[in-house]
Amino acid sequence: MQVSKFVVFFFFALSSQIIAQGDEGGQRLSIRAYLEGALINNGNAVSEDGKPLMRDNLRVSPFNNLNYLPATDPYQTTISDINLSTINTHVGTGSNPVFCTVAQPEVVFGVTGDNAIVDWVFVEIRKANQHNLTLATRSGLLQRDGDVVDVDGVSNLWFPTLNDETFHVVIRHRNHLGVMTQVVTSEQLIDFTSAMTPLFDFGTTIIEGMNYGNLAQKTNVVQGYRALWAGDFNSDCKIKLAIPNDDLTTAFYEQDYSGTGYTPGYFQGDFDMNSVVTFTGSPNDAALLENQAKTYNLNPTALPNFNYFIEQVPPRN
Ligand SMILES: [Ca+2]
Ligand SMILES: [Ca+2]
Ligand SMILES: [Ca+2]
Repeated sequence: MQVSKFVVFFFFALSSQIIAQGDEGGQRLSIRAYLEGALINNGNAVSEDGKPLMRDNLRVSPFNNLNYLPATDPYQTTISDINLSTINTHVGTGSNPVFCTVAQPEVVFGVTGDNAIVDWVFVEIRKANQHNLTLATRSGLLQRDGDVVDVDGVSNLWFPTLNDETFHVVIRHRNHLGVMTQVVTSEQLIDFTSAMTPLFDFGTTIIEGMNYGNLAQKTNVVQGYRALWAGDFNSDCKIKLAIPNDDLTTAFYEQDYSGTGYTPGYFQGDFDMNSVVTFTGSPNDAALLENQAKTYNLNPTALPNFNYFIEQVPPRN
């Protein structure tokens, strides 16, 4: 009697689990994006279907061939005194450890080629025409060809509780400026790499004398494509070269002082995402940041302390 009760319970539990897995709620979104830092100096690499490929130097460091990509969501951690969770707060199921962990890192980070993993990204779904209201969040993985995928490294990013059919999508990266779409539908490819995808920007509304129209992303890092602006090392939604509250200081403290060559790692000040933070040589992260800050469209006199190179994403409630 005891045994048969146990057997019945076991089969009930097993079948419930199978049903839960098969009856997937919410939606999986098809999202693409490029990070400027990983796209520069890519040797004109393209995928089998002709898309530019980002470098995956955090997965395989060119300095020692080791992987520096974390197996858990870096957006809930502090890197070099930069608390990434401040602006990347999860909503609802996004914080579930299952969605914040690469269960088989040796498999997922072992993939090479077009679908190799470049880094983690943070994705927010904002309510249609209600920019400040975040419906759902997920941390996901970015492939070399720009596809944003789930923690299995393969599937489209899953939002288990998302039922709205139209919304805005925000994509963030820990040392790039985030970007938000205009209203999109759950059925479409949400392609931040394409100049055809309408993006939100502040236009002339936020700071007097500045026109942020069409500056939500950087254009033509690779001809014809858009990429997130690199250089927000301290993750404060602004790119700034000179003190105070600048980005160069973060990189300065991450440099290697050992004198025995650079020590690779997962750094905030690594502009070109090649696994080291450098102030000398070419290219080096300090010079890349300086060039970014001084050549911004709205900074024609190349002020080092220009304070208005900002992310084109409305704040969350
Ligand atoms: Ca892909
Ligand atoms: Ca910054
Ligand atoms: Ca670097």
